[in-house]
Amino acid sequence: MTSFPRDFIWGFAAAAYQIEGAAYEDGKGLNTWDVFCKKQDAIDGGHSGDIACDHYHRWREDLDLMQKLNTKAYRLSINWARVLPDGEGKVNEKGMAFYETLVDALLERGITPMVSLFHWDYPFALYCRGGWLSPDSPEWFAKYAALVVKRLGDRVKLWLTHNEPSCVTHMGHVNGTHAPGLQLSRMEYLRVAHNILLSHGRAVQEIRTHCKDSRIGIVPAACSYIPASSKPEDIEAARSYTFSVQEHAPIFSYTWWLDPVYRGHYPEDALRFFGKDAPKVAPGDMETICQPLDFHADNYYFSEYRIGAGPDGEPVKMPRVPGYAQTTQCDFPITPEGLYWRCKWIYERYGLPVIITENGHQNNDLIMGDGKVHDPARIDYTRNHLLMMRRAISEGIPVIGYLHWTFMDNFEWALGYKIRVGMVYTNYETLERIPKDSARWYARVMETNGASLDENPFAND
Ligand code: GCO
Repeated sequence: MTSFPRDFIWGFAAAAYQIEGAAYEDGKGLNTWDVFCKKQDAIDGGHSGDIACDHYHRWREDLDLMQKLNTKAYRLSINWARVLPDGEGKVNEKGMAFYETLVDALLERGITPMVSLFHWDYPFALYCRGGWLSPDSPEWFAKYAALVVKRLGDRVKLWLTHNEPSCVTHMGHVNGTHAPGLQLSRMEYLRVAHNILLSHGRAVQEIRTHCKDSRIGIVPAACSYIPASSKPEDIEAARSYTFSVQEHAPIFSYTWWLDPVYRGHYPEDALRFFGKDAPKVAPGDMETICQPLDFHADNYYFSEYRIGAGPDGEPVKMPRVPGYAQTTQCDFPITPEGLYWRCKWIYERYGLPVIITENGHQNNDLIMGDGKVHDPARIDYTRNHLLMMRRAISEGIPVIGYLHWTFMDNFEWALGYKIRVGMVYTNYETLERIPKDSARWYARVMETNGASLDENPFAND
């Protein structure tokens, strides 16, 4: 039976705005989420991340619990406006100290930190100066990256530039359901996407300059598919569809983000599709964007469709039969098999080791009569995904880590606190943390380096 590599990176992932709270403390500047949450009807229940899990004050307790659960690595993000209240210029030393202390405390507990520079909380001051539409935005991000890496780079070696830039572009700048809530024209939002790509490249350059032994990646969010059957023509149809422009959701095409990042050019089919709206690429832009990276980071939640080959081999979407797949509370189909295909195809196309930086199950978890939170569906979801990752590893695909989304229930963006995704339950009234059954189960998976996946977690039921 294949096992996970000895140095496999097991752990949890989280993001600053979703857990920290302390939105107005210790000199932090406003970010676009602080402002967006105050807009009427923007967030389910009128919620905000003002307090969230209050991790800013309770981080010790959280890190102790992580350690108790055998966590090997923790993916956290920096709230840009906490360290640079105006987005650039004067540093907020108290904000910076928070992250320095956090990183030290992780290392003391034997937990390797992985830092995302941007997980959606954009400084409001920079938004007022044009935000990602501004041609200056890549340099703003580069300066912010340089600051963070200068302060943390002696202790943090794993870096991510952007988290899901397609979501920032689409939800933030196309349909307006996320901060900053804009609805831009296609030409404008493609400019946003291009500036984000440029900022990624500039940040990689800064990280390399200030942290010599860093390992760096970017986390896209894009659509991949599952072959309708094991016939070679269906597999090829699903693979080629995964790497072509997704006409129903073009900004969620893998190649739109990854071909520039890994190959130094936009994909031809997408450029044809966008026509005159495609971003103007200035000389040197692609050289900036296409910086060597060390791994491919990927967030996997689901694959929406199965794809088969039509009469001429062309990709055909299989109709989604009602009940085709079980779904999570977010209505995401549960499709672990898609994780196998994604790891395999991404590796075959781009050649980098893969690390899963998010994967998790949204549920309406309850404290039950015995005072515990039983979440067998999350255990089953996670186990099935891990088994698919193991299948990829057994075929020689270098999958080097898995960071479960997420440690504790937290602010789920436009859905407020309605959806619970953590392995630790957060009581939002008392802020008490209660490890769910899944936390105990996953602790054993991490402790045994995945060997316990062969046990039936429901054997005693
Ligand atoms: C992301 C988001 C996560 C969500 C996740 C779970 O990076 O995708 O930060 O916030 O919580 O999609 O539903």
